[in-house]
Amino acid sequence: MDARLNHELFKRYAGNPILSVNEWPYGANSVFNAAAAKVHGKTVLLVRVEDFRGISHFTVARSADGVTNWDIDPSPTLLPDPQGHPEELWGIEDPRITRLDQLQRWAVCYTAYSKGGPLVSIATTADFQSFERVGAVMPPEDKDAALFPVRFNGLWAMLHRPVPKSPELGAHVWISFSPDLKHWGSHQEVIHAREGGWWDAGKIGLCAPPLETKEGWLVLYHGVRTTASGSIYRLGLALLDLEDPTRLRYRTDEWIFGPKARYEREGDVDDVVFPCGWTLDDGTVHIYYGAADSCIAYATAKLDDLVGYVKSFRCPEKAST
Ligand code: M1P
Repeated sequence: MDARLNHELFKRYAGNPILSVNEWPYGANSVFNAAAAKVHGKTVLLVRVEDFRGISHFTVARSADGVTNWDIDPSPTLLPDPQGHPEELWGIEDPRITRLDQLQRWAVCYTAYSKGGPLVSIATTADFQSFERVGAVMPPEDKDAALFPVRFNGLWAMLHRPVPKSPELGAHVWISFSPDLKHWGSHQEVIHAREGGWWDAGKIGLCAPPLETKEGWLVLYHGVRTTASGSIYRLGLALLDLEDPTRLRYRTDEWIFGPKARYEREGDVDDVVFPCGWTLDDGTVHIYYGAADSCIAYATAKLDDLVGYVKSFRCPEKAST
């Protein structure tokens, strides 16, 4: 076996990709970067669908086993609303779902593509049929956001990725807090993009929402390596303190998954794996990832392996950048 494949923690499903435009009930350019949730025992994907104008919307796909026999809404489930929400003028992209038990609702953080650039918006739903918009919560440029499922000292917390005006400053993962999901503050950086030759130098971003484990909040993030022939999107892990998620406790030096299969290497954007959702059952983590910005693929790992692996790396405070 290719030693580089052997090194990866997630195992690809042999039947990948699990969803593409070939299965879609209506015409679309691409389906990718789906959020995931377990709802009444079924896996629900909120799929980013890019139409033939280049504008994205979301459509729900449901499956009993989370891999096959997807029941896809026959028409778009959530369309951009540029009249009521001008920030959605050029579409809605890259959703992440978090269950908020305290509100008895699901929260969806997504990228609204405004005239001023991409920004973070939030909507909530009880059934994945109707959605109530909270609206824009972060100014541009900011994306790759997801909520924690619980409050900390009475406040909701969100991971997100603002981009500074000077690209040389890098794009890092930040955490912010809110009393009501609408107004956010106490912003602070929590995971810093490394520098130089690292696989995650210059730009990183949250993938799936933070996952609660006994050892801390498991964070899956992407690192973007810029090369002479374009960018390579790979995945790494971090572990945030369970009580104080502003504290980064562990972070992998190595990437744990990257584009290798043909459907990950070739597409509208080559060399991209981009999971916006994962689910957990019986100790198995299921990731749903956009592959080459063209289709949706699926892979699994044992939660204990992921946590054990990230904990095997030095505390980031001591790691060199
Ligand atoms: O093309 C790869 C990804 O590029 C962007 O991600 P980010 O801003 O985090 O680098 C997004 O457009 C994403 O949708 C896309 O998959």
